Amino acid sequence: MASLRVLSRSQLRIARVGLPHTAFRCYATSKPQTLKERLAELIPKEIDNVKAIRAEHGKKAFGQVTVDQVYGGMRGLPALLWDGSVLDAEEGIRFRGKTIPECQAELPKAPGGSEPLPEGLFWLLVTGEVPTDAQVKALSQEWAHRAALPEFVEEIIDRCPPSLHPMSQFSIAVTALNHESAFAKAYQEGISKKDYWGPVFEDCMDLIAKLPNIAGRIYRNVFGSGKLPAIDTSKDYSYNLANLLGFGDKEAFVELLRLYITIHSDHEGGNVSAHTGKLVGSALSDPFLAFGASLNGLAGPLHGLANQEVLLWLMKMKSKLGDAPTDEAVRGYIWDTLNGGQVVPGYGHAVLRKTDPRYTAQREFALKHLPNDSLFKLVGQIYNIAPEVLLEAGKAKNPWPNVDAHSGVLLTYYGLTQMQFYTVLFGVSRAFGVAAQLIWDRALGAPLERPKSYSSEAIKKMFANK
Ligand code: CMX
Repeated sequence: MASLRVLSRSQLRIARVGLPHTAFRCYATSKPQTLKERLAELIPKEIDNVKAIRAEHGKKAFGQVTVDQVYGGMRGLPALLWDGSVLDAEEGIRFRGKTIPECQAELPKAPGGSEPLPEGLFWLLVTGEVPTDAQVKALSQEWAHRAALPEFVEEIIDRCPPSLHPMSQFSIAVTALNHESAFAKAYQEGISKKDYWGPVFEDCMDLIAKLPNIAGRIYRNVFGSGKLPAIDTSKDYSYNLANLLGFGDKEAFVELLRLYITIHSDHEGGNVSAHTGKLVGSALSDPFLAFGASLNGLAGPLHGLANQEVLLWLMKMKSKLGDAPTDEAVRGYIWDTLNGGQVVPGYGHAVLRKTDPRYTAQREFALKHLPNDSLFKLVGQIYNIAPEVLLEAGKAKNPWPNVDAHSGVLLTYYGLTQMQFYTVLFGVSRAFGVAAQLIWDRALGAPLERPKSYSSEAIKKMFANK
């Protein structure tokens, strides 16, 4: 017990959450255990765990699959495995069992900061454990050292016309990183299946590390805001991303990015971007190819592009109704949207049936940092009106706001007004969840995904006399 006296506060926190003795022992040395070292300890245990679950429950059924589910976008179909996060329809997301407020309280923060560092969230997603401050700092440094882009990727981005949507540029650049893939190379050299996770881990670390430089370069090329600064290896990921975008001197914006990346990272396995990454990865496409595909899904207006659509919709509302519209005018504008056959962006969800806690976390950030902002007030006013209208219209199963209803307003407040860029930031964050899944899928030997499809004719015949 004598060694306990020299533990820092964060080390004591880890001691409380009960890491195995091996993890605890590393505090005696000056170098913290790395994420890869910890994973190497966890993987064999999880392989045994999965084997035991399958041996005991493998032939049991979840329940029925209805014809409506086949026609209806597979809502609620139990078909995927992912331990990183679980979405409850009423409560919202939990990352490895922790709610957003719990992550905000427990994950390490930057000195003087109050939002969680996304580095810690990644560690949590991958291991299920809260890292120490030292482990998070080491991850910041490792990503900073891996951040440089190959010259040809810089050239590809520079050759994109500024009129090409930033998400398309993002996807092209990420896909091109496959040129450097450690996994693709190892596969060509005949790596054994049981070792796949090692080079996939390396690719995932490179992928996450390089995203700030990709995003920063696209932002500056498209919106013409000058030369990119160098990555600062002494700073955290979110600072570097903010700095590359030209906002490094705004501490509150850096804090916003820390929160933003944390809450957008993962939303269980079935959403379009997460599932696409998993699906493409199951073909043993490397993490750059898999995440490039995720980005193409995230770029759809019913998914990640909704944050751009919300801002466009708000701006149109403001230009039509003025800065401080009456509730009646806002209600009329929402009805016009619905009557025009369009969706109310930022509202509704395929799984959630209550206000998204990611919306709430951003609202709390706004209450703290920009309580009097007129756009924030408009978002709050819409929150009081849109659910009622959506309920009255009677179609949407969930009339409450999702994550995208709020994010653009915060970014706009700090001067990041170019809404076509918003989904790129969502994409930077979503890489954390997709990467964590890809690592575990390869570690657990997840097979090629191949569900069965049916023709309408076959369905008619199948149930003709039933
Ligand atoms: N405005 C208008 N109509 C809506 C609606 C909304 N916000 N949300 C759902 N509906 C409609 C659907 O379009 C559907 O209409 P049809 O029967 O004519 O096809 C009906 O209500 C039933 O849909 P649902 O079961 O409630 O919702 P889905 O699971 O099919 O779709 C979602 C979920 C998110 C695509 C939908 O709510 C929507 O389009 N929202 C607006 C776009 C948005 O904010 N997307 C971001 C989601 C979060 C993210 O992934 O980033």
